[in-house]
Amino acid sequence: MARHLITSAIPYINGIKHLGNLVGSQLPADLFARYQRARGHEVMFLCATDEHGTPAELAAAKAGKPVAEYCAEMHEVQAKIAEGFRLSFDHFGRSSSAQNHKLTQHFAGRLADAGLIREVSETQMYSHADGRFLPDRYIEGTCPNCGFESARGDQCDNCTKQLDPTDLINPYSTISGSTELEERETKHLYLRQSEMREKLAEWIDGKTDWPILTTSIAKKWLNDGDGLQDRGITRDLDWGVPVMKGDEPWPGMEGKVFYVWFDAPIEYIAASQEWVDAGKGTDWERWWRTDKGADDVTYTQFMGKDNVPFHTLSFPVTIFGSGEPWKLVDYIKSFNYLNYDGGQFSTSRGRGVFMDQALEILPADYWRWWLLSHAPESSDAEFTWENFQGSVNKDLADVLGNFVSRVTKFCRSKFSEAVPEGGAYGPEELALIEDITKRVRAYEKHMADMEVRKSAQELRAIWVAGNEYLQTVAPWSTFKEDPAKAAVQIRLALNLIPLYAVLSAPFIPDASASLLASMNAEDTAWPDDVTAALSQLPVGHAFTVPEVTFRKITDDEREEWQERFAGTRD
Ligand code: B3M
Ligand code: ZN
Repeated sequence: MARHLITSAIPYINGIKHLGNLVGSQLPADLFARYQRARGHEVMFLCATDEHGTPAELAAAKAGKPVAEYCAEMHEVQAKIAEGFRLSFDHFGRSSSAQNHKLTQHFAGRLADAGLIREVSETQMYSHADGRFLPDRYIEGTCPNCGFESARGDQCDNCTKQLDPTDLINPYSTISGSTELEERETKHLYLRQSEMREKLAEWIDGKTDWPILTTSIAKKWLNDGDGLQDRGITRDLDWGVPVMKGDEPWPGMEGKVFYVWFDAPIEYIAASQEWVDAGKGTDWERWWRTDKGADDVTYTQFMGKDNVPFHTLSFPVTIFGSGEPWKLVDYIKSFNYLNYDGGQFSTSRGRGVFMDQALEILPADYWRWWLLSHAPESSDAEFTWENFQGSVNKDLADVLGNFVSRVTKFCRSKFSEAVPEGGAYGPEELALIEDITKRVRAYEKHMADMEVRKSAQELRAIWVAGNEYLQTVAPWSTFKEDPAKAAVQIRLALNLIPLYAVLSAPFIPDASASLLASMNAEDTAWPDDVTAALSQLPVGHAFTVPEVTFRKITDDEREEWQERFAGTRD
């Protein structure tokens, strides 16, 4: 039995995520976690909400709530939606937890002791009206280069020139609109990432089995002069982890907090401490400390491509720099973007389907199947309603759902709601078993390799094989001449249902569970031996014809939804 530690990038607290976010980290991580559990391995699957930073503060202000209260509420909202999508986290933590505060301060202290932190004095824009320092992108003004009037403090969207807020003509706060801005001196901590360039390069060069998407991004940042600059890891904000050196105050850093990207990945570890403190487990160190048993753990991270630099460079600097035996990631599975119907998902314009809305219109399995079978692995992918309707209606309703319904209904009408008696397998049956055996082994390989689309294709091919068998042997015709032979055919087909349910469970857990319940076969094991698995339901085994497993999406629905999610808000 192997041990798998699995983390998904932790979603920001400020708002409900769209389907593109879901398929870029949480959902494929869940697929992998479910698969490894089904194979009998020990799994620790962690996720959390990412609660710090300016966006959280602003969202809370907009909602008219204290930020701590806002985060607590939004955490519950996100946790509930995650449950709705059947994301099987062992714990869904919060980066604002006491555990993460302590651990973040601990890491900062270790990095300081190792000489990897330096203090830098810099000037930053302070807004009197807002009573705060403003991050660059919250300042706008006229571009000195092209005269565009709403250039951001970090970049002009019109001429793409990189800017400093102090370059802007007539700068103003985008929060309050105030022009009363002042350059003020402030002191920050910088993480000396550049010191670790060689160590990181060596580490990443050793990862020859990682997806190209992951290593190419990591290497680009590592080798492009700019990428591995020392980075500010503190901010002048109220909400966040107070800057402390372990348990000690940090002179000169009073009132400052760590940068959200410094504490967010540390929450992966803190989430397992929260898991213990919530009474769900007793020992987090055997997952995270190589001196306490974690040396035989395989650690896999899932994330969108924009998060790769933080996980291949910054977070490893924290881990290496601590000089402590923390478990490092073994494999990083990253994803491209999912676009929406000819454009991008847009939170501000309400364009695209968001996680809560998705569950209002269809059950989780429909979305899980489409998203995973179209995961943006080798390139960006696109959601269109035609494609979604096509996949659901063909793969789920016609191929899988229809197979189950034909087989069980035919058996009920010609025999009974129990596995019929019959003779021995003929050549068609043996050929089907051989084909399915081959495909199951291929499916296992793709799942273990986290080849999400290939896994979905193979699973679908396994469903199709059953349909084609049924079409070829046509028990409804056989029955007229040779009822005993038809019984053999239907017995094998009935046995395919629990096999399908178990294989499909990582993709469509609810449908799989209800199929197993209908077949009275809840304890079906993974088909290590397909031949044995296909004679699992013995003669006389009772079942009930299941309700419709998957319904079709009508053209009217498709049109209505396309209209509804096109984006109206501005
Ligand atoms: N919250 C960004 C994102 O949700 C960020 C990930 C943190 S992972 C430690 O895409
Ligand atoms: Zn410009």
